[in-house]
Amino acid sequence: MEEIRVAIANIAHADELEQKVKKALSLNIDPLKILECISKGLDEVGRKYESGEYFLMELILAGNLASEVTNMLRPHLKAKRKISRGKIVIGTVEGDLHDIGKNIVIAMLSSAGFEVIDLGVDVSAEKFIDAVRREKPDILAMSCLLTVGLPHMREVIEKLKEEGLRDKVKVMIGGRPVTPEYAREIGADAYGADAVDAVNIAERWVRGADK
Ligand code: B12
Repeated sequence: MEEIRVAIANIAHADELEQKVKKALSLNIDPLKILECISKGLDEVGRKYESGEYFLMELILAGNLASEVTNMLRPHLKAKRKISRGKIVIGTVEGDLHDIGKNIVIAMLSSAGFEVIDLGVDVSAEKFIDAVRREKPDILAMSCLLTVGLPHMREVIEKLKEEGLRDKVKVMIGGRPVTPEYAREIGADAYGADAVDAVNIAERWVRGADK
C-alpha cells in the first residue's frame, strides 16, 4: 500500500502503478483502502506543487494516474445491494475540473447501494437546479477543490430557495477548501470530509434522522 502511495507521489509510470494495484487486489486488499492510498499520494503531489518542486505538468500526470486507478477499481466496488437506497445527484461546481475525489465519493455511494447521477465537472448552478427538478433526488451533493469555486455552492443553494426546491432535497458539500463552518454559513445540510463521511451522512438521512 505504501508503494502505491509513493508511486502516485513520485508520478511513477502507469504500468508500474497498475501492477502494484493488481497485486494489492490479488492479495484481497479492500479497494477502498487502495483509494485511500491514492488520495494520500495526491496530497503529497499537492504539497510538492505548493512548494515549487512540482509544476502543472506533474499535477496533470498525477491526476491522470489517479483517474486510471479509480477506473480500474470501479468494477471491484460494485453495489452490494440490489434495491436503491435513495437517489443522489452530484457534480463538481462551476469553473472546477477536479473530479478524482468526486469519483471516489460516487464509487463509495454506489457501493453502499445509492443510485448516483453524476453531472460531471464545471457544473453551473442552472444545471444543478435542472437536475434537481428533473431527477427529484433525495440528496444533492457538490464537490469543490478550488477556493474560487466556493461561492458557486452558495449560489446553488440560493437558487434552490428561489425555485422553491430547497425543502425538497438535502444538500451535502465537500472538497478540500470546504469546512463545516462554510457549510453552515451557506445553509447546506451537511459537510463531508471524505467519501466515508458522504456515505455515513447519506445513510443517516435515508434512515430518517434529520442531521
Ligand atoms: C490532481 C490535481 C489536479 C488535476 C485534477 C485532475 C482531475 N481529474 O481531478 C489537474 C491537473 C486538472 C488540476 C488542475 C488545477 N489545479 Co489542481 N490539484 C490536484 C491535486 C494534486 C489533487 C486533487 C485530488 O484529486 N485529490 C485526491 C482526492 C481523493 O481528494 P479530494 O478531491 O479532496 O476529495 C476527497 C475529499 O475532499 C472529499 N470530497 C470531495 N468532494 C466531495 C463532495 C462531497 C459531497 C463530499 C461529502 C466529500 C467530498 O472526499 C474525497 C475522497 O476522500 C490537488 C492537491 C490536493 N492535495 O488536493 C491540487 C489542487 C486542488 N489544485 C490546485 C490548483 C491551483 C489547480 C489549478 C488552478 C492549477 C493551474 N495553475 O492551472 C488547476 C485548476 C483547473 C480547474 N479549473 O479546475 C490547488 C487549489 C488551490 C486552491 N486553494 O484553490 C491545489 C490544492 C494544489 C495546491 N496545493 O496548490 N489539479
